Amino acid sequence: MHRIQVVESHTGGEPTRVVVAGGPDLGGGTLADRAAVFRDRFDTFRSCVVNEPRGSDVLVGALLCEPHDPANACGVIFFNNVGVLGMCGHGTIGLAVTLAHLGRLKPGAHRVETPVGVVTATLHDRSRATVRNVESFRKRKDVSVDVDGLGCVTGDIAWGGNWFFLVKNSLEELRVGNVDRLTDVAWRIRRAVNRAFPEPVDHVELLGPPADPANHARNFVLCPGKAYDRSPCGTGTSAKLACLYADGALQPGEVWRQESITGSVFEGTVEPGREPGAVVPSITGSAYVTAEAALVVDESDPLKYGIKG
Ligand code: PYC
Repeated sequence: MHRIQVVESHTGGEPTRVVVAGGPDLGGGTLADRAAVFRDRFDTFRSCVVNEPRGSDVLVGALLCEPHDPANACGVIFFNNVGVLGMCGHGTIGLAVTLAHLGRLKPGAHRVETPVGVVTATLHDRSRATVRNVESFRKRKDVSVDVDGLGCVTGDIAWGGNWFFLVKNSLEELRVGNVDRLTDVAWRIRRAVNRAFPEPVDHVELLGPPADPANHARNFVLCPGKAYDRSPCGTGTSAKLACLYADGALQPGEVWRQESITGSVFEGTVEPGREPGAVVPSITGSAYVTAEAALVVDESDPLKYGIKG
């Protein structure tokens, strides 16, 4: 029997399962190096932790790692039902709240290494945190793709720690009762974008008016494994902020309130980035611990590594 110690939380409805002990030895090196080892050699571990029967398509895993630079608080590799993520905003808020719950993180700013760069998690109190993300930017503005069954769809391609295609004024109704249709539409859009452009876009973000007038926009974000984000998606909000900044529609320090399909909210601000037109987004949200558990892997279980998609 192998035991994997986990702490679970949700950030605006989106779950994160942090592996705090019992993970694979990925050797030394940067988080990008270790993420490559994880991807190449430990895909069964990924699937075991997040896929059924222990997990579900919506679950995001977070492997807590020693930092490469001892001056940093920790490293983390995020993963989901189909692979490894570059960064994860809701997951970093969940990680900060989880580490605080374990007594390993005090309020204040902490540098966290990820495969795509160092981010800063600022813990405000036991449930609220801000992630200062990696530099984010818009790569293509107002590009049109021919989507099977839908015709021409126009959007922006942007990086926010993952690659996104963002549709500004979605014609679809952004409500939970319409998730099957939204998933189908976003999946078709993703296929069309991947046919037309070289960027490895694996997230699609549909935007529309907020349900709550206190917010600026509502989104629906489809993740790489076809699950939708219950939170407003930290990296997706970062990509949106980069587009707004590039359009002159958001000034440094101005607060953008991004509402998710479930009604949860992230607050985002930007600082100008180092590259022209790029930004460093900060995303604030709340997470709550939902479980402390040991996953048990029985060698004789034919589904011990989960059901792979
Ligand atoms: O919050 O960045 C995020 C995220 C990515 C995938 C699911 N959530």
